[in-house]
Amino acid sequence: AAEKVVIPITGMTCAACQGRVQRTLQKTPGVVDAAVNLMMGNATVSYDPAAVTPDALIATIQKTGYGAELPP
Ligand code: 9UX
Repeated sequence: AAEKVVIPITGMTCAACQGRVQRTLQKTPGVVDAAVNLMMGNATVSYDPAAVTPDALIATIQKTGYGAELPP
């Protein structure tokens, strides 16, 4: 079954940032659905836990050029 995680993202300042992060997550293998919210500064991602992990999603966001970290 898919799991859902909300990942806080820093450094997104315009709609193009949001679109860039959202498309990157959506094309990541194991991601079922991804919605990036510019105003909230986060991404809500549904994913297959057998295929991808929250840590891998965070690494992908960081590689795209933004800050991402799960809350403690
Ligand atoms: Mo908008 Mo984001 O001009 O990296 S694309 S600030």
